[in-house]
Amino acid sequence: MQKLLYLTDSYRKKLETEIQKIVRKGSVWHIFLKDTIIYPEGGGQPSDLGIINGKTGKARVLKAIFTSEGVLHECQVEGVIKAGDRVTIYLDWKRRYLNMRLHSAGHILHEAVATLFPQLVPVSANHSENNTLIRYRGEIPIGKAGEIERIANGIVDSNVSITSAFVTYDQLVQQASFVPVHLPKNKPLRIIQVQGFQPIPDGGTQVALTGETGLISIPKIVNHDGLVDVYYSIEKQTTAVIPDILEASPYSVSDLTAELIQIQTETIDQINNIDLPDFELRQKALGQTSRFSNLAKKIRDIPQKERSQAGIIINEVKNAIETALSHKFTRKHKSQGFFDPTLPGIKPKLGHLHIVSQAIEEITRTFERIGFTRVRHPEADWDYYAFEALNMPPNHPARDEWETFFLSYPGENKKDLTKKMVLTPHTSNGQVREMEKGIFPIKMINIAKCYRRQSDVSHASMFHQFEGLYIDKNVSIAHLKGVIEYFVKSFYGQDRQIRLRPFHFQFTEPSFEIDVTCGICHGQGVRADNEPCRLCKSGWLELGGAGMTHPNVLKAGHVDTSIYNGFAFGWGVERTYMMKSSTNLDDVRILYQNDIRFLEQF
Ligand code: FA5
Repeated sequence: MQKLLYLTDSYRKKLETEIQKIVRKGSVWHIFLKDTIIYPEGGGQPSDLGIINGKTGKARVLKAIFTSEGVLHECQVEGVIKAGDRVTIYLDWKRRYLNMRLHSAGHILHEAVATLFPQLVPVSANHSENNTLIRYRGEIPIGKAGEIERIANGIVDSNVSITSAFVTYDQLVQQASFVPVHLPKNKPLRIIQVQGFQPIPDGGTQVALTGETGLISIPKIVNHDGLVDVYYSIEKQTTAVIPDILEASPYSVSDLTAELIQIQTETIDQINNIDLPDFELRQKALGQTSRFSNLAKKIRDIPQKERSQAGIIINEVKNAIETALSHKFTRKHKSQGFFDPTLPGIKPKLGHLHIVSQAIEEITRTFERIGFTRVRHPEADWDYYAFEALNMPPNHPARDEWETFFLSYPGENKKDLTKKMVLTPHTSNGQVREMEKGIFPIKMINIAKCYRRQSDVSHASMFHQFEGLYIDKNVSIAHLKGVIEYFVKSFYGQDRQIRLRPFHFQFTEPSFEIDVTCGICHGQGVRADNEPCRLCKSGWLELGGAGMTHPNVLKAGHVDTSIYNGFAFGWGVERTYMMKSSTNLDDVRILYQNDIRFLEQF
């Protein structure tokens, strides 16, 4: 479909396009171009002239006329020009601009005449430089020329805009001051509007501001045969400045609008007349390769400042097509009780790892970088590994702190305390199990679920711990501090502080608790609203315990304590993750409520 770009941008002086067809007719050639900026004579405006430049030849446009195949450029050709050639059209701008000014002056004059003599009916017009006139059916009394001139030049002086738009036939009938009889009813139609007056159907080229026409004079008004000819001329030069915005832009919002309206009409026609399964019809109308979608992509070519307007128009056209589709489907399904199995299903949402799993991944990677290996040990384990081997015999008071879930199992002898089974309350059960493998040095990171009879903002009954164990020759507290420092700085960032607080665990000696400055209140203990921080209350959060492995534990793991020693640490995964300042979480239990609105955010 040939684009008539003079309709949407009358200031465009140059265009790159392609020869579609070229035919010799005696001494001249008839050229059809993919798109054109050359105005073909019509509507009282003479044809544009110009040059069509190809790589191997050049055509001088002598005249352009409108045909059923589009604009025919009648040309004299030098060299060789053939179909398929890429060419550049250069418009004879001086001539075009004069024609635009004369044409717009005609419209301004008409508004002046219609103001004084609303009963006159326009019949025809000639906007060429010689013999410029508008013809009306009716009569204008003698001596009225001066009055018409004054009103017309008032409009020129006010320098108001002349705009154009594409509308449907029905819209045109509603808006325009008159409707010529020959207008087609099934195509987009162009109207122009002198600001402050009613729109008029028009296919010519117009200036953007009334001031550009220059002053209008009426040399004579001739009444004859029930008609009246109002002759007019304009000043040779105009002093008006053409606004920059109107200088030729490669592709403007009005180009897009014209094309969209065309596609809307044709697509809705197709929807109503083609019989296809619903899915295919929708694809054809709005699918990724549809004409609509391809055209909508051209929004990229539109100057930035016009893009939001273009977006609105694209949406309007899409909605119109959607509405036509849904009307068609409703009609069809009502009449057929129809089920279309080709309709696409509902696309399932893609999920992602739970935040705790993400944290476990990150913790694993962090320790792997310094040579620790991720291992797994049972979550339901003998009391022996969870406590006894860790230097906590069955009735040791320290075990109360672990608030453990004990498990019954078939054949259990409840009196034999060594055969009790627990849901592991900490990952330390992996320590002796790892030592029993007898492979040294040990650099393990054991991450697993832990269970305790606890529930508050910082305690869940099921949570995760990660347990580090390093057994080698000559291991010192300095190594322990180094590893902890490395982890905290890697995981939280350089600004987070740590502190080692002396503590007591049965399975380490000396023992510490590791504290990190709180990520919610940034170590202040109070929130921004001066309320105490719900999570830490003091500015410090306890990450977990650590210490040098107790000799009794090494012995339980059959480690030769004359050669090896080591350290261990065990921290909560959830709490470790919540202490990242970006999470802003102040209740550990929310992690396991499975609220998708919460989980989606991470
Ligand atoms: C222990 O569990 C020791 N096994 C840690 C250890 C390992 C010390 C190796 C020395 C050597 P504790 O009970 O303090 O320690 O728990 C360690 C961390 O697990 C706590 O600081 C906390 O971060 C986390 N934690 C404990 N209970 C819960 C719970 N109910 N909910 C969420 N996190 C918890």
